Formats: sequence, C-alpha cells, structure tokens
Amino acid sequence: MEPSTDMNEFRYLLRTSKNIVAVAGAGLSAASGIPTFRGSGGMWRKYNAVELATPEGFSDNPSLVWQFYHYRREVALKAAPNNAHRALSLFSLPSIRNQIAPSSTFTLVTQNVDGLSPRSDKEISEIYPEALDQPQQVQPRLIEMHGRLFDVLCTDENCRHIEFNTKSPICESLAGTEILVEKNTLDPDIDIQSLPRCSQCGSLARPGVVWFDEVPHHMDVIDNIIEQADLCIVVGTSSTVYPAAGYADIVQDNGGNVAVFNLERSQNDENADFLFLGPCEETLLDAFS
Ligand code: BV8
Ligand code: ZN
Repeated sequence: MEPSTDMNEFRYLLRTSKNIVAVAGAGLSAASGIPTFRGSGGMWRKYNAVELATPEGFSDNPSLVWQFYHYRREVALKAAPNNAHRALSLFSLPSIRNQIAPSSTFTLVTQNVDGLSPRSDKEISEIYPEALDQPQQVQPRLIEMHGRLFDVLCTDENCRHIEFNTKSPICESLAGTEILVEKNTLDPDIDIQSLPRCSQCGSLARPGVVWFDEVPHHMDVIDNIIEQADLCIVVGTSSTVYPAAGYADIVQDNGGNVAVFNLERSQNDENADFLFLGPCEETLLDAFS
C-alpha cells in the first residue's frame, strides 16, 4: 500500500501519539546552506565523504580530512537554523507540544553534526521561556548521535581531552583552504605538526564526530526511545547510514507509525505510513501548524 499524503490525517496522528521521535539527516540543514552528503550539491565534489569520515581516512591523510572538516566548520559558522529546525524546536517545547499532542514525549535524534538544531532549540527557548515551565519529559529533547563538528578531540588514548571550539580558522595552516574546495584545486599537504593540536597535551587533535565504524553516541538512550515510540518522523535523510536508517522499521514493527519528510524518494520510504515530498523547511512547518 502506498504511503498516505493526507496532511490532516498526519496531524491527527501527531495529536494522538504518545511517544514521538524524529530522526533527521543532512536535508534538515540543506536550506541553511549546509551541503548534504549524497545530494547533487555534493558535500565535497572532489572526494567521497564516506571515505573521509573514517578513522583510516584520518590516519592516512590527516591534512586532507582536516581540510574537509575545516571547510564544513566554516560553512556551519556562517549558517543559521532554518524553518525546519525551528518547527522541530517549537514542537519540542513542553507547553507547545502539550497543545498539539497532550502529555506526549518528543525527542529529535539528529545525524547532523552542524550544531544547527541545538542553536535553534536555544533561540526558540529564549523566545518562549515560559514554554519551558511545564514539567520536562524524562528523556532529552535532542540527541546529536554522530557528535558535533565543533568538538575537538585529542587522539592520544591517555588524554582524550575534548573541547568545544568554534575558532575560525581552527588553526593558521587551514586558513583559506576552504576556498580551494570550491575551486576544485589540489589541496595543500599540510604538515601534521601544523594541524590542530590538543590544548592539554599537544598531541594531534581530530574532529569530535562519530566516523564510520565508530559507535554513535547515546545508543542506549536512543534504543530505549525508539522502543517506546509510536510515531517516527524521518526528516531529510537518505536513510542509508545505520543504525539511524533502521529506526523507522523498528517503530513500525512495534506497531507504530512512520512519516517520511524528504525532497525526493529515499530508501524504504515506500513502507512508510505517510510520505510528504517537498522541502522540509516548508512541509514540517505545515505539519506542525
Ligand atoms: C556503527 C558524522 C557499530 C561524520 C556520519 C553494511 C550494511 C549496513 C551497515 C553498515 C554496513 N557496513 C558498515 C555499516 C555501518 C555503517 C553504515 O551504515 N554504513 C553505510 C554507508 C552502509 N555505520 C556506521 O559505521 C555507524 N557506526 O554502525 O557502529 C555499532 C552500532 C550500534 C551499536 C554498536 C555498534 C556510524 C555511522 C556514523 C558515520 N558518521 N556523520 C560527519 O558528518 O562527517 S554519517 C553522515 O551520513 C552524516 O551524519 C549524515 O547525516 C549521515 C547520513 O546521511 P544523510 O544525513 O541521510 O545525508 P544524505 O546526503 O545521504 O541525504 C540527504 C537527504 O536529504 C536526501 O535524501 C535528500 O533528498 C534530502 N534533502 C535534501 N534537501 C532537503 C531534503 N529533504 C527535505 N528537505 C530538503 N530541503
Ligand atoms: Zn591531549
């Protein structure tokens, strides 16, 4: 059976579901100017992001991987949350959610590392401080399961110092390399000593994100939320990266409903109960209004 496109039917589900989880991917931030991984925009036209976002990729060529992440840091620093981030942030405010879906819980599990969802949550909570007065749900409103672009992590196993660092550029040697990306020129080979170093022990630092073959953060909390969920909203993801890509199936196998919000068709969306094709910065706003 094809997924429903009936927005009123979905809004009814939004009002009657008890434990709602949203699973987001790069498409949530596309309208903010953050390139997606696999879309036509091409995260980094020259290289395959999947090869760079790995421990092997980093140990083979830390200069190249740091240029990849420096480029994304600089793009994210210039970006701002869009209406899709804001729609999810608003819905996560207890009093706002209780008006739409009384005594429900809501968690956004994002694969994104750009920091736009926490920034949106902060902005929205400052606009509606009273909306936080209501009793808070037990589980977190937001989980960044793949880590954070601006976390800088020490590579020394005996140190493992981590700090939130939004310095632009993060170090002199990377300054200006983000411009080379657009020009498709050969990337400079930066000496490892000139790459970002740990502020505690001086060892080589790495981006504090979860690479392929590394274990995502908060897996136990996420697994529990997914087990409890009776509605899973899948937003702006190609649903090709696990374990996130498998969450909708678990909710559906447990008798819950799945709604996919995407610009185009994505993996397994034919099994969804609802499918809303279009820019999520419009469709999500429409759904929650
Ligand atoms: C793990 C952080 C073990 C770094 C990222 C074989 C089969 C199955 C699985 C595997 C396998 N081999 C290996 C695996 C596991 C592997 C995996 O899934 N590989 C894939 C490639 C097959 N997964 C892992 O290694 C994970 N770890 O499994 O550990 C474990 C697990 C549990 C418990 C114990 C042990 C770790 C994966 C994390 C990798 N790190 N990011 C960084 O960002 O640099 S993944 C990276 O891809 C990003 O996080 C990104 O978010 C994510 C997924 O991509 P999408 O977000 O979906 O982005 P994409 O570009 O693909 O799609 C964008 C979508 O948006 C499109 O559909 C587009 O149409 C849509 N869109 C665009 N604009 C809009 C829009 N939609 C709406 N509105 C718009 N305006
Ligand atoms: Zn260190």
